[in-house]
Amino acid sequence: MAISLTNQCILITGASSGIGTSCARFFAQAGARLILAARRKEKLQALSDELQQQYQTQTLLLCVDVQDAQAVMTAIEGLPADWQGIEVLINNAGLSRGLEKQYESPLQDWEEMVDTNVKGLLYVTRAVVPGMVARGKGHVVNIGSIAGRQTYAGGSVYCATKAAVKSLSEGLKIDLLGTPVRVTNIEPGLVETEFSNVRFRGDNDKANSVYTGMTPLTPDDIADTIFFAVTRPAHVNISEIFVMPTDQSSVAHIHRNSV
Ligand code: NDP
Ligand code: 8X3
Repeated sequence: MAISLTNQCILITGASSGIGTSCARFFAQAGARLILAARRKEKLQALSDELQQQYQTQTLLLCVDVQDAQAVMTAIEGLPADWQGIEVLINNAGLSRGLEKQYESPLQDWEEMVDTNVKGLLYVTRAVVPGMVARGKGHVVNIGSIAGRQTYAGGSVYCATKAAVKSLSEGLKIDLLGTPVRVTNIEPGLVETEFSNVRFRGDNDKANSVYTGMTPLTPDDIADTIFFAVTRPAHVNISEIFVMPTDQSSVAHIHRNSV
């Protein structure tokens, strides 16, 4: 039987944009209580207001940078008692920076990608999963990527972070064996969000060109996929979902209509 999410406590990192925001809307509609985490407080507040108005969703906002281990631990430890029982963790916060060659890339870009996509994901996992094990209930959904399976020009460090997410997801599932806590790695191809605007530091023309002439996935497509994984019966662990736009076959094969 599909799991009901009514009143379940769900923590979504990177809730201020893209896939995270869509997840918030999907899970709010299903009656969950949401901990919305990101750095941009005003975006979280606007989302919270929207969800409150539309679905009467209870939300708690965590304005936290996942790169900061201490801030993550303090934020999770400081949750009010009725928000401590996190049932689903969606480790979605992440980013890419630039497309420079590995031997020419600014070091700062590597630091930011590794610190967010790998270490940030680990910090949140470390803070939340012990409680899931103790309570005998939980599900961790990591947002990996096609980039964790295939490497593309200029993307090697971002791809390496997503390959790490694949290994961390597999490793966490092994470490949790014998507990009821589930682990899922979602690996999308191209999804149109702020992702490319962030990669190209606000160069919107460059960002838009990533999706020119093709139909990318939407953040709702990924939220729907995550929702499916999370609502499977308790004995079913969807370990991995690799989801692509119909117009994409690999990181190097994208069908574009000529204009
Ligand atoms: P967006 O840029 O739209 O959203 C990224 C989210 O991550 C934002 O909410 C941002 O919030 C948050 N975030 C980034 N850095 C930090 C940080 N240090 N601390 C806390 N939150 C942070 O991109 P997407 O929705 O596309 O990305 C979501 C995830 O999906 C990422 O892990 C990405 O790698 C992955 N992904 C994306 C694909 C795509 O094509 N778009 C495909 C495959 C995977 P804020 O800036 O407010 O902190
Ligand atoms: C995001 C998808 O192909 O731009 O992970 O790296 S891709």
